[in-house]
Amino acid sequence: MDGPERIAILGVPTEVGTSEPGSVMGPAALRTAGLVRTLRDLGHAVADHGDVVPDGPADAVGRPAVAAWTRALARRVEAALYAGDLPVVLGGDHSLSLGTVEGAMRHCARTGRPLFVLWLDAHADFNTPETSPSGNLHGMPLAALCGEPGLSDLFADPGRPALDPTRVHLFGLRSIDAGERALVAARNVEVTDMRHIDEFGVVAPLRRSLERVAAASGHLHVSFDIDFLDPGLAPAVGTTVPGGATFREAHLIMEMLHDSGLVGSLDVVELNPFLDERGRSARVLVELVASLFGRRILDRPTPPIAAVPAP
Ligand code: 4U7
Ligand code: MN
Ligand code: MN
Ligand code: MN
Repeated sequence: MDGPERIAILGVPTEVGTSEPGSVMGPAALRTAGLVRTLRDLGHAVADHGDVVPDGPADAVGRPAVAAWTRALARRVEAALYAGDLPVVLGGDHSLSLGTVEGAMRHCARTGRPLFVLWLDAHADFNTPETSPSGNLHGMPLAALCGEPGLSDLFADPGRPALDPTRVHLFGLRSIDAGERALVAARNVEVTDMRHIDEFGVVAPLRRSLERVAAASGHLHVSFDIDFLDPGLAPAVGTTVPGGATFREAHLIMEMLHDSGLVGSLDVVELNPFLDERGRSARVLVELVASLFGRRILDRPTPPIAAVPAP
């Protein structure tokens, strides 16, 4: 990502993965908050492809409904990447990342680049039907993508290769269920939890991760769950967990992601406009996405070492 980008916006108005209604309005709220215009003003060529239509009956519920969205979205993401676009997927609940990541994986299989996933989230989203306390599928996408049993029916291709869990980085974690905690440890998922961020800041762990992606010439998929942010900053979430990222932490992450030039696809998920306060959360997200796509204060990337740069 250096210079103008071709961006393909894909709305995914789904809430079939959660029990809290409202995230179906997420894509509309992000558009209302000016996402498309903001990206264009930064000089990018932005095509809004409208909302994805699920590949299945409109009245489907539960797992077949999630699978219908995954099938449709995986195809659209793969096509966008094939066309040389950078897909920006607007959610919708986090089960939609099944589709984005399946599409990105197909693309990576063709290009030979390894796929890395940065999961900005209060939660691990690594539950299986056995470990989940809620049964909600938006808490399971990573377990499904990494090939945990009992979830293959959610994909377009049930025989698809699994995502390598050691190339997944959970960032901002502060709520994890007992069963998924054991699974995350057993699969060697990389984790930067909130305590780590409090002690060391966001720069060191993110930089390490970005260096690894760069060294492997990888495709980085960023999955941005709005509950990564502190609920005081972005209240429009069904699953609020106190103690989230500040605007300044999130903003710095976005600037570092931009400077890395490694981001190949992005999800912005779990915005529930029904729970928002006068559009505040949607606007914060637009600001942060703008930083990821190159808005900056001065024309100066973050310095190469976490130290005060020479004047
Ligand atoms: B989100 C939860 F139990 N872990 O599985 C679950 F705490 O996409 C929450 O990150 C999942 O917002 C949250 O239901 C899913 C719960
Ligand atoms: Mn979450
Ligand atoms: Mn999530
Ligand atoms: Mn949520």
